[in-house]
Amino acid sequence: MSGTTKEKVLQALLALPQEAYVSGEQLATACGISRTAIWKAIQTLEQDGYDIESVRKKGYRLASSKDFVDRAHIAQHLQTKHIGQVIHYYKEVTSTQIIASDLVQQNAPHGTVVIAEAQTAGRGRMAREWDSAAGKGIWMTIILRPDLPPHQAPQFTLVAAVAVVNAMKSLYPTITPEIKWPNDILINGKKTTGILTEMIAEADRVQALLVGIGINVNQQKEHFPEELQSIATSLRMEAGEVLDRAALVAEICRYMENYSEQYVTYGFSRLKTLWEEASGTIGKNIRATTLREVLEGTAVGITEDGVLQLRLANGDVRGIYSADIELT
Ligand code: BT5
Repeated sequence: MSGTTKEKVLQALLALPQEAYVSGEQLATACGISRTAIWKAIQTLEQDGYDIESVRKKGYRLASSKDFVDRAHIAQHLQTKHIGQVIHYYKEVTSTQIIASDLVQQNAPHGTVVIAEAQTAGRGRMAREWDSAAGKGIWMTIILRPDLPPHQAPQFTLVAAVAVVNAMKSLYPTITPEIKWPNDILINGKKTTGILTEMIAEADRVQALLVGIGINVNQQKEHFPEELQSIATSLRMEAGEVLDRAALVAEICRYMENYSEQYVTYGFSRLKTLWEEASGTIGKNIRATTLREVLEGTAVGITEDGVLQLRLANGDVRGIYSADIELT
């Protein structure tokens, strides 16, 4: 069964007004394929978990439109030119970063999105584990191909963080997500999102960036492993309702397209104010653990290059390029 036939049928079913049916013949004409091919597509969709009702003389309809983050669901909300125009969707992967890295070798275009319902080996920075409960979150990697030198790659973590916070605020005005420098998004002090930017580069040019975004969306407390229950939260736990993951994916793609274009054209200076507005770190007393040392002080700002500025007790200001931070 070709993926496109299945998706065409799914698109047609998703586009139906509530309670309406579409006949096999109408589907066949709309998709330009035989009725047998339609019947096969319906069967494959059912195997994929879609609940399709078939009524004699009326036709087909989706009995319940399952909350999937596949191409058809995301496309309903997508308003971009590049990001999300190509989507590779999987029920389960090891890590979307691994799949994305393979796709880069196969010349996947700028803006390709790799997304999965579940990850068995989702990862954070420094090979830490990322818990990726099936069907509950957004586990995706965006492949970007900006024409930039490699040292600018880490700033895409900051760009993605602003994009995710503003996408969340635009869809769910009641929640208050804040960036914890450099790669976390917290709500009420608990982690809802982690970002991991990896790079494939030649000596002086970025070949591709793999911007990995993991968002806890519809988990409840018991869906998290015990060790995360006191430090993690989900949008559902904060907003008090189950949310449409596909709509959020599309909104993130929209913000990400806008901000990454601004970054490539003008550098970080344009986004600095937006970043500071979205940040819960600036003005706070923090402890920064870098690979070499532990520093305590007040986070006073971020430079045009995205480096965190920390004022120490003796008044010196130090630039922090990479660290784990805790609010003290
Ligand atoms: C991160 O690392 O926060 C980056 C996470 C990136 C995940 C995405 S999902 C799509 C793509 N594919 C991947 O394989 N990865 C990316 P770091 O700052 O190192 O934080 C990792 C720490 O966060 C762990 O050691 C746990 O303490 C905590 N953690 C793990 N899973 C979590 C979850 N679901 N929610 C909140 N915290 C979690």
